Amino acid sequence: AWRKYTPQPFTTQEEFEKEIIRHIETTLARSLYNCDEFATYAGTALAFRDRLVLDWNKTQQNQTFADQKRVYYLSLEFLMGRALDNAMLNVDQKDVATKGLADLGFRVEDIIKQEHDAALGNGGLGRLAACFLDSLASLNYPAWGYGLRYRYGIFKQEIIDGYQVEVPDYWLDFNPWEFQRHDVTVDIQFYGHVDRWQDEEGKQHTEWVGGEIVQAVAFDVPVPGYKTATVNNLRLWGSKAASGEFDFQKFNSGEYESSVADQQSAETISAVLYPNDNLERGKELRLKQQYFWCAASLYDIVRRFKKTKRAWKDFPNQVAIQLNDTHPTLAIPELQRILVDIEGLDWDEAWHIVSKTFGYTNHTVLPEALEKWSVPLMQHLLPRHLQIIYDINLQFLQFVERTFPKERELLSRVSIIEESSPKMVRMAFLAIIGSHKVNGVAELHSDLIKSTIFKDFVKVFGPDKFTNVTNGITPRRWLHQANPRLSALIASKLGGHEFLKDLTQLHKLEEWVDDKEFRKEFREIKYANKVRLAKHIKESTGITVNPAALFDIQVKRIHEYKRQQLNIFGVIHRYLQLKAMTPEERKKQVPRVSIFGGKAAPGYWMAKTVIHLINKVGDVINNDQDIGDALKVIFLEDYNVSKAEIICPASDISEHISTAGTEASGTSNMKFVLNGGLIIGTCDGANIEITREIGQENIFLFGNLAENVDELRHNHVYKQYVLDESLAKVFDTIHSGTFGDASSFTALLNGIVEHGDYYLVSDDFDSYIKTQSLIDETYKNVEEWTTKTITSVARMGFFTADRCIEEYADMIWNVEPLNPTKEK
Ligand code: 26Y
Repeated sequence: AWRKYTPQPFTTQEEFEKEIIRHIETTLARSLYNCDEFATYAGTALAFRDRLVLDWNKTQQNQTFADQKRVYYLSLEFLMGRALDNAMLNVDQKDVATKGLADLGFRVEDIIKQEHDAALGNGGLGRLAACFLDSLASLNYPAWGYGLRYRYGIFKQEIIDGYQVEVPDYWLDFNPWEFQRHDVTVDIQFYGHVDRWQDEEGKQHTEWVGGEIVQAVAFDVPVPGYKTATVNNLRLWGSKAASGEFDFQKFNSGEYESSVADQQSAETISAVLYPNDNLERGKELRLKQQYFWCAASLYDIVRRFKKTKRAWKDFPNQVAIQLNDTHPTLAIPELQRILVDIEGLDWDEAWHIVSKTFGYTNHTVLPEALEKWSVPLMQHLLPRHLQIIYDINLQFLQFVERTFPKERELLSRVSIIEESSPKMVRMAFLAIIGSHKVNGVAELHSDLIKSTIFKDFVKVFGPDKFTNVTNGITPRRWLHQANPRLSALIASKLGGHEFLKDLTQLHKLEEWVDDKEFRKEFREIKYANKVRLAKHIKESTGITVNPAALFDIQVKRIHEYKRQQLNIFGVIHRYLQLKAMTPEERKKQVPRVSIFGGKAAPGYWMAKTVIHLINKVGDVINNDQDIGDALKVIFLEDYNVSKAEIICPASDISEHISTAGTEASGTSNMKFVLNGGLIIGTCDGANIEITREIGQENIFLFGNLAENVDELRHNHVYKQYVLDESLAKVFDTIHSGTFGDASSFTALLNGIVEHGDYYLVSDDFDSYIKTQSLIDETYKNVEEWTTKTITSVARMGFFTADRCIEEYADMIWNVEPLNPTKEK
């Protein structure tokens, strides 16, 4: 009976308009006569949400009935961006919405822009999680994401006088995409102590008692797949004071402030995303976040499993948990604790289940990003977990000792506990020992972890425990949504949009590479996308750039290893060369717009200095009458997912220029090439596989190789080093005060000249600027450039996140898709 009252997908534009208006008037209680863009966004989102929710409910019900193995993706970061455009495209009803909104007097782009980005992540790792959720749903895998519902996502970046200023990102004012589950709460314990006792039968029991309780509340976000009825769930935990913890006594006696203190301290746990990317700080609140989220998620997963009444040994056949880096590693001792202390399994049986359930993905080899927690801190916050970690370590070390009896050194090298003062828990080691598979995110990276940071574990466990899953991106958001015209052009040649679900079909584009009309249209689309970005640049910086210039873009988190400093030194070098030319010579050069964007961690002083330098260089060059359109330098404020959707389709060249061996994969490299841009890059991360796929004639590689990095670093320290001549001139220009007070930049330059140039900027500089000249030469030949870009797009099929998900599903999770049962 219920069925006949549930709404169906819109069939007509009128129906859609009726629904928007209904929501604006009733759900939002707004009059249509003062209906602004925001209210229209809200009405549109709610209209689409109604449809989404029904499929979501059905998907969840279907998954419960099917009762097959599910994937749980645990990530502290989900960088989702906006949801409305994605929701409309997934049900293929953006045209209906566009027409309906036009009829009501609005442009769909303006309405979409009203939505606040869901920015619950820092960078690549968080965006990867979001792309994976999209692919999991699109491929109909029964999968849940688990994360934290931060009240503040990654900060908003403002640039004031050339400096980064951080502004809080309060994004929850109106969020139609989350549903609080008032009935799904979990009490999470902290502090306290461990009791041991014996029951009448002489059985030993261990119990964690006392301490504080904080309540976890579930907020669910629907994750729709592309052209499928599957809508998966992303469950984000919010923290609040546990019921009964609120001190009414105090409240009644007038001590309002202290009575709410507990509540506030509980709510602090999910208050804010830590803004560090690849830089570990060891803060207690961060450890609390990690445990809070792991414990709530595991409780939820175990509760769901227990409803099936299966035996515990079936747990790994029903549950696959993927750890997105080491941030959720506490889930390992937590599951062991649940099984041993609460469910009464014996240690070995429990450990067998635990280690078959988890998989661990590593995203970095940088030592400063590897998580370690101090033993005293863990003892204080999670006393039982520390014991369990020690027990896991003991068993593991005994195994190592039996297997390699003569290697005493090995034991201390692989121990989970680092014998420093204070002692530290090495989370990556715990993650390896507690998982059945460990993967890196690009071939070079996966090889590097096996030969460097995890070398000893390859020896202990054998090489098969370690594998590679090269990253990918969702072509739905990063092509279809961000670049609708290119998506439509491709669809017109490939016979529809099927390629968005099977990206390898792109290879058929190669048949069109010599087609005059196709080439022309392809170029026109790139130009239009550059015009769109130029408009955004004008609005946000006031600077006019010429869309016919070569757009050279580097957008990513600001980090020394990513070498934005190399890029800006190259820009200064170009400026000096242009200055030295006659006006006639200058006119003959390929005009260039160098575009930067990205946030620096608030405490990362060197990264902030790089932002400052870029802005100061821009001030000088952009206002130099001699230079005009020949060179412009732009720093785009507050780079985020929705800005990336405008930026990625507009590049001619993008920069992926990390010191070889430091960037695990990179994923924006894939976004740029898929949108018809070329790359200047080092032999690092996924650049290497991109080269293999698209052909080395279609990428501008430069610089030293990973295998030579150690020796080069050694040379800086132990040998006389003569700075490259061109780079020395760049440094002289900075020192002379051309870009303002030179003392602001001395530490940055000294790091290269005097302190060992750890990121090898000077070693790669000459190769970099020569490659930039080659790019200028190549760009002059429009036909050659067009061929390279089209060919590259055609060969990017491998880099879809769908391929990654199938690899994880086969190699690591052993899960099958579940086709939706959509009744009409
Ligand atoms: C420990 C904590 C401070 C921490 C927080 C965030 C450590 C690392 C991170 C984030 C890391 C990250 O984003 N890594 C990136 O992951 C991408 C997806 O695999 C890769 O493409 C990229 O190369 C890597 O830097």
